[in-house]
Amino acid sequence: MAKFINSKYVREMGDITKNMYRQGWDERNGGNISYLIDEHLVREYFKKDKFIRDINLGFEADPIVRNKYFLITGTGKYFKNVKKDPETNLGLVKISSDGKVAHLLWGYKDGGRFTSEFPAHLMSHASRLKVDPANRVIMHTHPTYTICMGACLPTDEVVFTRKLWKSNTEAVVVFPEGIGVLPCMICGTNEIGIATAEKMKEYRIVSWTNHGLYGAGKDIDEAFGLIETVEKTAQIYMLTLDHLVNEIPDEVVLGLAKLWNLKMKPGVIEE
Ligand code: 2HA
Ligand code: ZN
Repeated sequence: MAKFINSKYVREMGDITKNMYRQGWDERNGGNISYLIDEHLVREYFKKDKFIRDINLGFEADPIVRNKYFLITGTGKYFKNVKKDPETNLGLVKISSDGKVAHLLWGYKDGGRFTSEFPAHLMSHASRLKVDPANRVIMHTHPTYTICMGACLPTDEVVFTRKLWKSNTEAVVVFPEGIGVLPCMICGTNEIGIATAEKMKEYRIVSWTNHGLYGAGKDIDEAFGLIETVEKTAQIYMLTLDHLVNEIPDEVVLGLAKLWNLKMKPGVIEE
């Protein structure tokens, strides 16, 4: 039977964490990723469930994510190290049928556990799966310019979305639903998890003011592509702040939405 350590899921996690680290977004143990892997795909590596140990979740997971398998970065672990030692820095868990425990199938070799942000991840997976059954990835990172931009704006989704859409013509095309915004909160708690998941009902991308971004997608590429588009746009915004002459006109944003037949967040650009 093929070894899970050689699977495309472990390889993808190693490649993307390395890439994100090199962007300068994931200093020290910053950032975390969770990847839902369908049971029939898990079965290519594990004929049946054989658990190493149980890890308490500290909250009751939504029924939609119970009995599901997640590959998740470990708490206190560094993105830059995932590729060279995936079995220590990642873990594959199955959420118990009562939603209270994660059964460890593989990884966290040094006795570790999943990221402290797992409540926010699991709750966000639940929100996204209810609106998009194809969603598989939740990705959290600390992109520099997005954090700067959030610090310079009111915590207002219409304002943040408008500034992004009017800084880069790709922005409205990639996230026509806009960006969700949370104020500065204490991270690693169930409270920020609940607040993030509430935003994830409407948005695939959520900004944690003074902290970073949460992105969702059907695969690693999609979640990353969303985050890198927001970050690139925030970079443009920050570098042009106070120098701006040619802001994208409202008609161009509306024209792009029409061209691509997009369902835009209402109330951001007047029609
Ligand atoms: O895992 O990014 O939000 C470290 C963090 C906490
Ligand atoms: Zn963080």
